[in-house]
Amino acid sequence: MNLPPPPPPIRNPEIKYTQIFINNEWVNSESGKTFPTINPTNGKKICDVQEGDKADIDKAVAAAKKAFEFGSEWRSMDASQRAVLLNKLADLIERDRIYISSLETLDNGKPYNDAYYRDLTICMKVLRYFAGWTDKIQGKTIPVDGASFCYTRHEPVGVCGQIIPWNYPAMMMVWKIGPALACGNTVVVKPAEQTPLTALHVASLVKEAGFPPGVVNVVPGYGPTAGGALSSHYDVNKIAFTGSTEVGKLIMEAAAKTNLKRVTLELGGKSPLVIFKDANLDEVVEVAHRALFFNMGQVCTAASRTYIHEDIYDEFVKRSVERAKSKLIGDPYDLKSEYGPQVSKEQFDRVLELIESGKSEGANLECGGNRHGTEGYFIQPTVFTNVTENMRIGKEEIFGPVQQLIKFKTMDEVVERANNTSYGLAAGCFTKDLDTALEFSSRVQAGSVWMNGYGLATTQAPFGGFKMSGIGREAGEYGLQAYYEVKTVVIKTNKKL
Ligand code: TXE
Repeated sequence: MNLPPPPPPIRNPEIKYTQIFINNEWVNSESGKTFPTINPTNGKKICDVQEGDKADIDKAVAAAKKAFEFGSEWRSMDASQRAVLLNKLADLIERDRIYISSLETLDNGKPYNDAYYRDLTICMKVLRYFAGWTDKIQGKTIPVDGASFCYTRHEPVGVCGQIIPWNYPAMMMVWKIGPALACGNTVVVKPAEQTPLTALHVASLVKEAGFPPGVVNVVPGYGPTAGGALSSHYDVNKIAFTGSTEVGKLIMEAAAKTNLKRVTLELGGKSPLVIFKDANLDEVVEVAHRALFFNMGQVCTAASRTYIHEDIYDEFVKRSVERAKSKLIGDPYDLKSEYGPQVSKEQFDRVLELIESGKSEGANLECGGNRHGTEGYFIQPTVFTNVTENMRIGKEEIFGPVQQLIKFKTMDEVVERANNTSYGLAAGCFTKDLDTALEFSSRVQAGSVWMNGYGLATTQAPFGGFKMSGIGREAGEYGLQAYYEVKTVVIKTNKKL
């Protein structure tokens, strides 16, 4: 869909909030420490942010626990009123859309165009979608044996810890708080240390929307300290995490070692996109390109292994390389820019190191392979061919602008290779043949399968991973399940009713 240009960005958005948000108030860290957040476009500091750690997490969890107490304003609120608040929050995000998109571009480096049209659109849609659910989260009456009346209640889990990554900072925060609040929980959010600013602005809107104090708390800080304290807290009843598989394991371990809090994990991927020989090349080269390079490759579902049938392979490679070379890299505030920097120096170094491993392990570098320019964390769009699944670039999540093009011959071969990974987040295929598409979609091990398109994630449909890509589902009706407990109530009756 061709969208009109968005309204112009605010190139130097004012930084309004840098403190910790607890009980609808802004406070400094208990330790007095701060940490810098960096503009990845030029590597310079934007500002210092209060650094939360265990003491601040303890305060935030206590506030969330109090807000959840029986009889509190939040617990006594009609479910339909929770919808009013969620819709109000969506309206305020819409009001501040240009500012939030501009702030996201500053802190994360993503093109303003994408922040405005993709991230912010999803923020509003998610809140409005879950607002619709608040008064429809209901149990069942069950015809049990004997003289009893039995029903179930879907009750909120309680205090939810939510740890957010840096690739979609505002969107991931909203994606997590939406279902939690719809079910009546309270939350403590820990934004990624690379990108705390938009989460803090959204926190200010939570207060403006009228959520009672303590319902949403936001504690910026580092993973092992603030994140670790949240995942091992005895008063946190549920933890939701999006990030690396490595840290996902730590979160589960922390939950297991403390109070067995409920855990949902949305982790990494090495998603296959399979181009069968009858696919329309004019269309699929562009889709495969975007499926990998969107958000500078920093997408958990990035199609980082593209399998192409041998009959069309050479032409596909030629066109893909031309497309990568034509990419418009530059100032992410410029509406013409398709592409900005990687989020941080760490990610920049990590991606360049993986590119080097591809070269030394024998893959063919078709284009790119180096940094772009001399300032900031830009990397040239990079395309490799002759990649195998035992190379690091063929099996590790790169999370950067590095496309792997791989030749295949048969369905059996491509299914086996596509599944030859510890991940299972997403997959895609392009073919005009329905039998081929259905066979691939049922044999591939992935939480989402897109046919004749890629990355078609919506707020209404569930999203999550098979294998080491995660546990549980977010979004859609399925996404609510992680945020309520099912209580069975049985009433003894005089007779069989
Ligand atoms: O992730 P981390 P990093 C993948 C991607 C990327 C790699 C490393 O492959 O290259 O992970 O990125 C918090 N206890 N993804 O190091 O560390 C951290 O503060 C509790 C995929 O940035 O997993 C941040 O808020 N929390 C991904 C969040 O976890 C901890 C998105 C994610 O950071 C913690 C991001 C700890 N011990 C990275 N350590 C996706 N699935 O979309 C860190 N954190």
